[in-house]
Amino acid sequence: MKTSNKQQRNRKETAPRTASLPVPSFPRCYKESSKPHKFCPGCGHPITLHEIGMVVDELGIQNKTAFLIDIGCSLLAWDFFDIDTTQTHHGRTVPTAVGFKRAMPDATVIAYLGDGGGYAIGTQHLVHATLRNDPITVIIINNLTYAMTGGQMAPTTIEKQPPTTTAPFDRTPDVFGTNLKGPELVLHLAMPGAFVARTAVDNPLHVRMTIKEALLHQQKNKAFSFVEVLSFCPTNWKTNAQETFAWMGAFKETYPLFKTITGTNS
Ligand SMILES: Cc1ncc(C[n+]2csc(CCOP(=O)(O)OP(=O)(O)O)c2C)c(N)n1
Ligand code: SF4
Ligand SMILES: [Mg+2]
Repeated sequence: MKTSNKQQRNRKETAPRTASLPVPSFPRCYKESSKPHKFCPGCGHPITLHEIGMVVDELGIQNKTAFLIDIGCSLLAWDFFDIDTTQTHHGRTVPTAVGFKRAMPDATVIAYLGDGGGYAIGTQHLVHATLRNDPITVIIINNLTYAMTGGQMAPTTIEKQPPTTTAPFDRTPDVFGTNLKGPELVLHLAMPGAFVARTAVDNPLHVRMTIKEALLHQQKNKAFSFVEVLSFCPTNWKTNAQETFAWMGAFKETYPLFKTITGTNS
């Protein structure tokens, strides 16, 4: 029997829209009861967390990992994984991670925090963990703003980016000083043998490979590892998907991706 155009249209409209999409693979260490997660649509935090989860699965360390999170949007990950997780005061995630590592030297210890937590209120901890070559992995989500509190200027805010609430007419260096580059600071201070890298959430596989190298470095070389992840915050940047990706491209000119082990030519 021939179907009318109207019948064909109705069939298309009722067909499941996701039928042809691949089923996403979720890490086994996800805590299912906390999904869907609490981050804004388009946020870079859950992209990074997904990649951390994939690495934890791959390395088989779900029960041997301590995951430390900061205040800021990272706190929304307090129940993201079925992994031992502790939430700290703002900026105190790195020293808490150091304490965990000293108590449990065989655990893989991850400090996960924002650019405000890592490069403003917590700068001293980052500096001293770097100088001591503490064998932990610090992952800093650089979204160029204080996201959780409404988009204020952060140490990482650069000129000609979407305006922040505290520098609405641009971050001009003559008024506000210049922006901080975290991995470059760590490189400058680190002892030989630290792993230092910058990656970006517009390439999740790159994020995964970088984090895997950092965790393996902590485990095998008992040395400091540091990963900055350039990340999306469409809510505070006030960008649509296309603009978000375009801004990320521009940010990489100021914050180039790289990885190195200090004291070597790699
Ligand atoms: C001691 C202290 N100072 C200030 C605050 C307010 N505060 C909460 S989150 C935040 C900024 C977080 O920004 P960032 O670390 O970059 O994380 P994001 O939300 O961008 O991921 C601030 C200033 C606080 N909670 N505690
Ligand atoms: S405010 Fe920004 S960083 Fe925070 S959850 Fe929303 S998009 Fe992510
Ligand atoms: Mg931030």
